[in-house]
Amino acid sequence: MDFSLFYRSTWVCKSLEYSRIEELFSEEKVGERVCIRGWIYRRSVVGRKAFIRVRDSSGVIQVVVDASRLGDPLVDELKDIGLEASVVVCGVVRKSERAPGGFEVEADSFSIIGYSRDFPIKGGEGIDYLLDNRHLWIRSPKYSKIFKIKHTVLKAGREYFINHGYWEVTPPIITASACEGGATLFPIDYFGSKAYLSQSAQLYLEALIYVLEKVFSLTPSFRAEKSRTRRHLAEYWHLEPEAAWYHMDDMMRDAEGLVSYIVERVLEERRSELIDLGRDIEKLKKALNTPYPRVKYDEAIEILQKKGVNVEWGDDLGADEERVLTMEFDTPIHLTHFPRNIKSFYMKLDRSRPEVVLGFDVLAPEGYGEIIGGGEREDDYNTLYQRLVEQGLNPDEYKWYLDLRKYGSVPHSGFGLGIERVVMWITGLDHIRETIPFPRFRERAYP
Ligand code: NSS
Repeated sequence: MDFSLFYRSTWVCKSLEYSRIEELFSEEKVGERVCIRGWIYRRSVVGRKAFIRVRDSSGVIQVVVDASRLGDPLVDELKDIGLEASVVVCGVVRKSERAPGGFEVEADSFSIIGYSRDFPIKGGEGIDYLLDNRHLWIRSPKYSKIFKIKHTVLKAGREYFINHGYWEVTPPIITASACEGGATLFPIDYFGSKAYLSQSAQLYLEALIYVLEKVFSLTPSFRAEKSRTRRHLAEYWHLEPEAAWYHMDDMMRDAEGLVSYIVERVLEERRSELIDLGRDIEKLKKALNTPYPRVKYDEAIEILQKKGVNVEWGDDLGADEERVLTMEFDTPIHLTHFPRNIKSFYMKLDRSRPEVVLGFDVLAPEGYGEIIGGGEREDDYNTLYQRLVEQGLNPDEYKWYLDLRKYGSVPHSGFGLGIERVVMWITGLDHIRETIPFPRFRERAYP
């Protein structure tokens, strides 16, 4: 195959200033000559005119190519130009009632830069085919909106912690032991011995609070989740704070502060993307109101039992139970004081009621469920040692972590927020794979 057919590398034009497509939807631009560059999103030819919808990262605009101006050969070529061919177009902006968005560009120059023959996504394909072509599927305008919202979520998350006196740190991804239980660990061959991909930065952040007191990190976390669900990824982005001297209540305040700040920034900066995605803004606005309700695990069990859900004290609450519970509230809620047996070894035992731990989850409303898991950490050496044993873990593997309770232990707390879970809820999407460009699940890590 002759690959030179794909690309017109001879095209050079450095002197032009290019407009972003979204800037053209304004009365002030009418009559102005502009140049844009982008990709062909839709095209149709009617008589001697071609209507080409061109997209760039900012939006989509209709370009009209008239054969009486630019010649019949170009319009003929555009008849079967492939979707996603890249183009550079110059012309005058004008109002048009029939153009999507009310404005269009009447081209006086139209150059095809990169051909696109037989773009594999034409519409109507099944999910597995689309995931095989994820590198191309992400060009769909829906994804530019989702990824822009994710950008704002990430930015707001960082901002919140920086504005509240936290230092950003860089914990390792290759780790020696489990933070969240052996069942979801990804083992790797580490120069002939066994290591794991990180499930959480928490244990390392706990070491770093003795240096910087309040720290946070934003890293990938890995979970070898056995089942494929709507809210589990094998690789996700994890935003985790940890603070010395914080009790659980202090950390719950930062958790709700963070969530409401993220929602506020997205409502402010990404409103049009939310509307384009069909999100109910009024429902989302409710998350601005803090404090969020505090619901003890005991109460949650009662609520669920009253709703006819078959659960007992001591059961772990999964997606189904969380859905029922969060339908009872219109803001996120804190769920607290879980039975010790369903939570990790590091959670501090409630000294007045040692069958429960000082842990909290934040559950997003509208059925979305858990977006944050955290709590106060066990800071007593002997209790922590016992908890490791109780959970069938080998204290030798946690020697360094136990050391933190030997040399100047302090009360401290932290949490982890799943970025994709938050984006899923904020955008109102029904599957977590929509929130990450290249999702990783069991049996699928391509492309
Ligand atoms: O397992 S967590 O509930 N808690 C931890 O990992 C703590 N060590 C965090 C900490 O205290 N520093 O996970 C935290 C959050 C959880 O609430 C979800 O929002 C998200 O991480 N999470 C996930 N997102 C996507 N996919 C998967 N598989 C996943 N697992 C957890």
